[in-house]
Amino acid sequence: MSKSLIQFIIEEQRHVQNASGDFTGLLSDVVSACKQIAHDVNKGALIGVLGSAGSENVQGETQKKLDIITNEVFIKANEWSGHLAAMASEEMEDIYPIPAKYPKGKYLITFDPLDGSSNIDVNISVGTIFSILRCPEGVTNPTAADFMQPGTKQVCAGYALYGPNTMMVITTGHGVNGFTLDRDVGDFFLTHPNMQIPADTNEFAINMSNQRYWEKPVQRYVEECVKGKDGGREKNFNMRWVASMVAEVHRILTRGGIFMYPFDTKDPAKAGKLRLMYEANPMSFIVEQAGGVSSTGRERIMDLQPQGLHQRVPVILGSKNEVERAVSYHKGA
Ligand code: FBP
Repeated sequence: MSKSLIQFIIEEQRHVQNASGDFTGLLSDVVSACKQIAHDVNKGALIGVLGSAGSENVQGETQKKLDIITNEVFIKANEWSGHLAAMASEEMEDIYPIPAKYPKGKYLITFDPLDGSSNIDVNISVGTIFSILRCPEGVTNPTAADFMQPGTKQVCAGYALYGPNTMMVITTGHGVNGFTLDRDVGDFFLTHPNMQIPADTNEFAINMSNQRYWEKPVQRYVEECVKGKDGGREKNFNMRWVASMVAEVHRILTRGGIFMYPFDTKDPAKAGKLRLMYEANPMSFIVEQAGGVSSTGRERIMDLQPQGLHQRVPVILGSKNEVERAVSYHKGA
């Protein structure tokens, strides 16, 4: 039997100076949250959790019942054990300070409890995304301002993918490793060590229905992919769009590809669709650690100075050579 996720992390932490076990404890809580979410997602209609909750989240999106349930599960699994000082979620307007009845810890966590909401009721893969930061030294009652740390400050990032099988993929800055849930044993085991994104690909992913709103560089890049060899590219391309970022990124980690949710003029007030703190930053950390590139088209996402908990950014990530080509078009190449 290969190593369990927690054994893998404990052994990795042995190389970390002054490791206190706090981080391992926190990750263990995150893993148990994802196991519970995997159970609920897997049971679906059997436990009446499909469908809309009839309420809206801070993004103005209609919440699914599972958006609310998974948010609650994640909070309950992580608030009690003394590793966190506060949390921030896609489903909550402001941060969630650890209740006074529980001890506080030295970490902050941001999370998207259920990514790919539009796919929940149609049984297509969805996921949970998380990013762990350090709480600034001496801060015991953190505010949203204490979360405003660039992606380069992340201690750990990961996602759980609830698909044909349930997986967790994690980086702590020492490469990317994937673990599969053995439901009989009830634990995640190392199945995808040292995941690497091929530098080249002929697979692109973008929501084509937004084409008329894209900027020129993206119009040009996608048009060339669609035309392939008939349009001057050295190869033909295939297209994919799952509408679950977790599933797209996992496909890219597994076989390469480029994923784009660029800026578009559909709603110029929004810099993009995806959120920096709990979608773009954690996925960028994972992609870069697997040898890929992640950009807004103009800047490295992980260098961005966050301005708000629910800030949106353009995202172009994946296989190095294709992302760099798309970025070069933004720079006028
Ligand atoms: P949430 O489901 O967490 O709101 O995430 C946004 C998301 O569903 C991404 O997972 C996905 O890549 C994108 O939106 C799909 O957007 P669209 O519906 O425009 O294709």
